[in-house]
Amino acid sequence: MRTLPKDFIMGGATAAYQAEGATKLDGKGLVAWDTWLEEKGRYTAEPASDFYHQYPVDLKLCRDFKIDSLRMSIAWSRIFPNGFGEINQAGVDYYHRVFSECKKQGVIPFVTIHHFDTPKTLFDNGDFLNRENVEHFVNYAKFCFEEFKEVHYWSTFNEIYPVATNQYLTGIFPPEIKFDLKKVVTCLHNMMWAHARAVNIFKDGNYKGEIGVVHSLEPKYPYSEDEKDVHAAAKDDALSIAFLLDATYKGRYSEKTMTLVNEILAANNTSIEFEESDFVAMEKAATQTDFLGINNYQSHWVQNYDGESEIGFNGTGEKGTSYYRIKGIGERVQREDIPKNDWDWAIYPEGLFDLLVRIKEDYPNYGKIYITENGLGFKDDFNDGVIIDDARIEYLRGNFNSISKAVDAGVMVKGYFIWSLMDVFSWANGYNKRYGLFYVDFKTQKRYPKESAYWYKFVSETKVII
Ligand code: BGP
Repeated sequence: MRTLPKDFIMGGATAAYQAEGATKLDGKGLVAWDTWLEEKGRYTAEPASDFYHQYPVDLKLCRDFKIDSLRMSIAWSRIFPNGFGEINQAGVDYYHRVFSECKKQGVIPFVTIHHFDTPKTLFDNGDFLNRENVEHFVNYAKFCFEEFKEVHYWSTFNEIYPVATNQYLTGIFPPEIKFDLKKVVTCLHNMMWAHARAVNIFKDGNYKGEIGVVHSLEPKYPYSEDEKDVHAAAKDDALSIAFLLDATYKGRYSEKTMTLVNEILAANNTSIEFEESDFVAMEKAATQTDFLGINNYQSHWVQNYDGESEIGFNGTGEKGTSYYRIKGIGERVQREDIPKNDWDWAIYPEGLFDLLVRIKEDYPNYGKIYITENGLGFKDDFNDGVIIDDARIEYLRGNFNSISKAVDAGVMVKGYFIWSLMDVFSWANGYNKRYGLFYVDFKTQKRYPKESAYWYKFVSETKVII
């Protein structure tokens, strides 16, 4: 029987746009998603889980189910409707109310500054491809540190790699640009530079608490021992993992990483150069970042691929409909012996263990790790208020065992945030892909604990993985 450390934080994760609803209420500015989703006509983020009004209910559930901490994000456009300039006091007041309710219920707020929701004015102006927007982000971050002194855990960004690739490689997020590798790398770098500057402001300002960044890290394994497959996996890893961890913990990109990234760019007839001065801020931040947040859901197996880029995105939960082949990188292929969920995400808890150990070895100054997202997207069955989600429990058990083994191997993992606390809106999948410990009836907004919520409570109380 495996256990977790006694002081291990057990949390639940959410994000503003996926949970709050109230997308146009009380002076909130637009985000690109508002108009894009309306144009698509499939679903919107309104009212999502209505966290804007239901937060006392959700925080009470946290208390009742021994969830120590709530990972949530601040919607930039609630504070600055245009991304900068005039402040929307109603938005500021709202977050103060949420934090004070957290305090009342004994729940620690673990707050992300940016979770996929750049204000529309800045998004239309190039988002993080435009270095002016880095200034706006840094100013917004500084405002948060000054204003929300109740918060002692800050993450600058959520998932820089998916921002860059969903926007400019797969095109499943607005502005739906596909296969533009130069934009991908530019976005990754500019966001890492913005992250570094926010960390430095936090540290120079002596604000109380911890600051880090949340990366989506999905291990890449070669599909076979063939050296071409090994090389394809190395390239996929370099762009999606090493580039970001080098930036986070070395403050610049290692030669090995850049050789592989340059090879990818050259295959796509492009190249990149960085401003040397960016690395000054990045190197400074690298030594004072308090934690790494890891979002991990799956692992990938990669084989050599010599064709043009092509992507099939499974956003409906029809098993077997996804494919991913990128020119200059490789093809991600399914391994038949590894189970997948309905959205073709491989369920492989060993990947999380490998990842944790690798970070300790490759980036010895990593400080500490929080698993900031992990969970199973599932079409939950609702029977008169009873939701038996054994598949989710099995998924969690596997991943908790991996974490426990990694802790035994000396990796400093200090907490875990299940994605998601309650069912929320999913950016590219709508509402049938549920992750929550609490089932949300999106019509009535009533919450129902799933079987997994009771399992989670037991683990939180005892630190024993059953
Ligand atoms: C991460 C995001 C979350 C959440 C999660 C599940 O990439 O940080 O916001 O959406 O993935 O993904 P999905 O909803 O696409 O299944």
